[in-house]
Amino acid sequence: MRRAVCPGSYDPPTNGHLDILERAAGLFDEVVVAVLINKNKRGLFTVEERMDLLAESVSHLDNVRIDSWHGLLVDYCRQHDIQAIVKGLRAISDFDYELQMAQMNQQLSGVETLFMPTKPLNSFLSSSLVKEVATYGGDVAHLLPTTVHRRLVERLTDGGG
Ligand code: COD
Repeated sequence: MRRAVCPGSYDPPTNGHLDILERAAGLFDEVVVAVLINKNKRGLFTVEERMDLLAESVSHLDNVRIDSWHGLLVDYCRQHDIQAIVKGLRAISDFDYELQMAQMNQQLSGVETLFMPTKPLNSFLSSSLVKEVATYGGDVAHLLPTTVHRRLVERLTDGGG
């Protein structure tokens, strides 16, 4: 079975993430979306909330499942028999750091990284910009899966942001 992992913070998942997940699901037998836990960084959503948002957003994809992980991504790949890491690329600024990580991960473990170019429609889209725009009342509905947008608005109005 050909398995890939799409790792990230997903705080929150955007239409840019979703597009990469849908395209990866078409290429691999199984795709694991791994929410990487960074204990030094408090997100707007907890890891469990992000996993729920992802699960709802990919419910139409039979071969995609959600997990979380704390530690090196290559250790997750080894433990779960994952051969490839799939990353979305928005711009050359992403490429600099992503290339370094891909080469490090390849050297550490032999696991390969595949870069998938974002659709032009999503090339400016990041979780952090979406949060910033939404915080100041900007409309981000068209940039997010419906459930994610609803939960983001709730979170920002219930004092949790
Ligand atoms: N269009 C297409 N792709 C996108 C878009 C978009 N609009 N927005 C984001 N993406 C891609 C990103 O490029 C990334 O590939 C993925 O979606 C997730 O994005 P984020 O922003 O949610 O997550 P990041 O970039 O903060 O995640 C970084 C990791 C957590 C994956 C990384 O730090 C990691 O692997 N950490 C684990 C610890 C480890 O192994 N460290 C050593 C690395 S060598």
